[in-house]
Amino acid sequence: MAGYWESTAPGRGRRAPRAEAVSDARVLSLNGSWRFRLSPTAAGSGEEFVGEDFDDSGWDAMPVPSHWVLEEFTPLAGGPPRSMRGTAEGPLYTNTAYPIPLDAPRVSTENPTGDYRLVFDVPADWESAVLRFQGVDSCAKVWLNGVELGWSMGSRLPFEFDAAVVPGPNLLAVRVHRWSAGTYLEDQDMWWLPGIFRDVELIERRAGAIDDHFVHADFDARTGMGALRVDATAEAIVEVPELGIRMPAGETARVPVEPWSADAPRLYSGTLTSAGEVVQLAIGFRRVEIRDGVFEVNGRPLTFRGVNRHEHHPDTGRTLSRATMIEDIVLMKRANIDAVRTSHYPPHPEFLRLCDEYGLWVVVECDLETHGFIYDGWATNPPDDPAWREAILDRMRRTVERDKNRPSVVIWSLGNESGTGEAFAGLERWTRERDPSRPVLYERDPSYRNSDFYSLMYPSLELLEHIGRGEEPAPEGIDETDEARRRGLPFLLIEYAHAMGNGPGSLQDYWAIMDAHPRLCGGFVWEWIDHGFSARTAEGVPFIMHGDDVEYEPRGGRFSLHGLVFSDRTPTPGLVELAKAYAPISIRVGAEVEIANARHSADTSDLAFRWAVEIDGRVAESGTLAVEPVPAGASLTVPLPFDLSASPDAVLTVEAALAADGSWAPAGHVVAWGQAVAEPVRASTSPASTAPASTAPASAVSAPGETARAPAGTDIAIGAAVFDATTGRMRRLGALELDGPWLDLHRAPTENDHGQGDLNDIASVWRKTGADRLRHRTDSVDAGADWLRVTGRTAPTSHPHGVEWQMLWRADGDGIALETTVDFVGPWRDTPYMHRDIWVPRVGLLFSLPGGYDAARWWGRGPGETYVDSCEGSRRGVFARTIEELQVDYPVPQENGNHIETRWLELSGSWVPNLRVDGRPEFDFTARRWTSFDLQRAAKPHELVDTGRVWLNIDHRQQGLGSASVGPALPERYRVPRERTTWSVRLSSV
Ligand code: IPT
Repeated sequence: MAGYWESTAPGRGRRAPRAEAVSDARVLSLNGSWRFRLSPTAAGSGEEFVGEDFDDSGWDAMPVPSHWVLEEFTPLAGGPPRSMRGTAEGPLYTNTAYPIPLDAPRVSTENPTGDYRLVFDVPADWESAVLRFQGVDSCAKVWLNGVELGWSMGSRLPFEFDAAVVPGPNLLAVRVHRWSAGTYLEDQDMWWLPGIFRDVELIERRAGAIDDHFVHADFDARTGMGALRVDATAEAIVEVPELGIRMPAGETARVPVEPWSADAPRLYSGTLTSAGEVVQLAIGFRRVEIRDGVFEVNGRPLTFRGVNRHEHHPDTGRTLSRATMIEDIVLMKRANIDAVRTSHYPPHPEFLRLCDEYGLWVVVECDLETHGFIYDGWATNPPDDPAWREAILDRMRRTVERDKNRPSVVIWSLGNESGTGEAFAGLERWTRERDPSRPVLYERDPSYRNSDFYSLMYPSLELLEHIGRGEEPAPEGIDETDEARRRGLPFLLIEYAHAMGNGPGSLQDYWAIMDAHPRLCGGFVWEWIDHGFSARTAEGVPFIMHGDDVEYEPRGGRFSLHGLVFSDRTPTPGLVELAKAYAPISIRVGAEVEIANARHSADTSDLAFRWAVEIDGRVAESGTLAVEPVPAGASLTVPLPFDLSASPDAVLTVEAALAADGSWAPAGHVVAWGQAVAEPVRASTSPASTAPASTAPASAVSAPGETARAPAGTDIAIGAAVFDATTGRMRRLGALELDGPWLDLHRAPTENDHGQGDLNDIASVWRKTGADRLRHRTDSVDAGADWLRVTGRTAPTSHPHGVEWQMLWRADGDGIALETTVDFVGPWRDTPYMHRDIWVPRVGLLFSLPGGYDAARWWGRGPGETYVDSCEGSRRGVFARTIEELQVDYPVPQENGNHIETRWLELSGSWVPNLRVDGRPEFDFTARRWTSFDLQRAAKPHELVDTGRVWLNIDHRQQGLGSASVGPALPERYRVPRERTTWSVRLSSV
């Protein structure tokens, strides 16, 4: 008794798929408020609801487009309308697991089903009409005026019916099932969101209208000639006035043109006119080729600076307004992103139209993912089962047919994470036949037999380097012919740099490799946006809801949050870093200023090159560099505008900024920058001191001759500072009351520290070995006239490992200098569990300061947070931020707000003396109103409360970020070496 929604057929009664087009045919938007009733099974509300006599006055109002799980309406159990967010009936998030039993194509009887009704008026002069749904999740059956039109699956793809509308009122009835056979082909890592979530339109059809058209607009880079042919299903005339073209459809015109590219998105408007319709054409001339293993557009190699983009909005899910699409594109362009992989389905067609206009290279991916068949060892994977062949091909056809006229689309992706199977050969064959102008991509089949690209996700830097050089190890079990072919393919990094939580690290490292090897044609960061929903606690406190906020199994938890922008599109620090790694212009300021243009097509004539010298945060001198336009792929040097050698701590910045307002940013928007910094100002060296030599291991410091051991319970004054004789911690510095430092080794784990489960979950090693349960012991406090030496041991409870330390203080004018030495002692393994190595996330000093501090000013990287493997996107100079502004509100609290390469820091407030820290030479700092233990414990940002103190970390070093939440382990060079470490700082208070 399987129903149509459990059929491996893709649908019934639909029109043939065709190009998305703007024309003079009248369009009646059927978006708006529909009548809606939710039922627990696929039987819905019964059979009567399709009829005109049916009384739907008791039904709920439901906006179309929307996902019903995000709206307010009468719940199944009755009662007043409410939202299902946060309940198991509402939005569910899974990564790979199906939320239904793996029993394809059948689904459970429990199958929430929404019945929709709409009455709409059709003008009397319409001859006939087509009814179009741009997207319904996951299966829809449609009736018009009580007559069944058919049904369809394929959530992110359009389907159309011939609609026998009548003048005046018409009744549309749609039944939508949450689960269907289609569900098995739509296991993307995202929320399950049923409903009519894209536009519904009624399109007028006159006799002689154009069913479909295909724009072929080729560009020959050697001759500069464009070749245009527009195929149409009806007799029609092609006109492009700007090019002087007027010819019948099907004929070819050759004319000199400016080509289309993402950085110079030249479009020619034209029309295609038949007896019954005028279709608007937006023509971009370009040629996509793979030559000698190099991916090229218009005869030049193309390297994608890309991101994977899901459609997401924190209130409306995958229903996006045009304004939101533009917001995405503008944010991307401003961050130097020039390519999008539409992971993992065709986006709303308007998005691609906008990509044509604003200029983004696009890999359009078919709505196909069967990831959850991994739970069956891929034994019954649909692409490997002939019964599904038609349903899978249907998706590819609808993808290619809809988007074939978009110049921005340069690659067709057959799908994501769907194992292997014969279906892919069919998809490849059909796609090549239908559109020989674009290469095809499929990543998951290691033979790459059906792909024009060799491709992987999340390789390590080492592997990428090997691939770049063509020296990668061969995949296992691949026959020789396939393997020989694969070696000749360009390499496309479809996913890398997992941007979950704080991160990703190593973006610059990936791009150093990318730039060095022509075989590598770029990559797409995973991913553009966090998929979190706006929610409120019972008390009304707003927070971002993720997968773990819904009681349901299976659930993918916090993994829905791995974006470069937060759910509300606020850029993360990761995006700041990406903007630098993706900058298409490089500016190196050394003995000269070296400017290189790595854009694909455009020269630099749209940019103004300005420079400024800053001393102590103020612009001392500035000007504009005279730079001739640099052609794409070329570079030049200009003389340095300023000599830094006489101005310690000065910073020379050269920027490339938009000279005029553009479509995606105003004049002055900075595309690229480079800096040179002068040597630091050296704080006065401390006076000759009788302090003991500091080179002996902290664990074996011998008492020097003239030591006075201080009596416990008293205070010891050294210069401007007063110490507690028992703990050796500072109590006062000038007029400032403080406590500390404690030797600090802990950070609140980031998502990347949690890794991907047991193998690389270094946070679980920390948890098991008490990294957050540090205890401190002072072993000796010795003082001379102007020095104090404190030794001790800091270690977790229960475990034998730890550090032994020495803090050596010396009076230093109005301040005090501190040299700290740390020795790692004990095994540093997670005995008795897995004998894993315990990494050290930080080696530093923690101070507890009065809560009166509210602002920080520093010389270092800024203004945003920086870590050793994510800092190049932040300039050096003097920055000022409030303590609140130093925090990054990750929706799941975790380590944040660090600043590396700090030369000095000043904290100030209303009722506290200023505190100044000078590095010798540099340090990391974080300052927050809670401790890193509070940060670790909090599940949501609002759980972090002001402790009444400011907790200041002055660290020698903190571990980098990496992207191990999916991806390689943090490279060794970004870890904190577990070796004897000595560093110095100077503190003063005025
Ligand atoms: C990869 C998926 O394609 C993507 O949708 C996302 O889930 C990403 O992982 C991780 O966030 S697949 C995985 C096997 C690397």
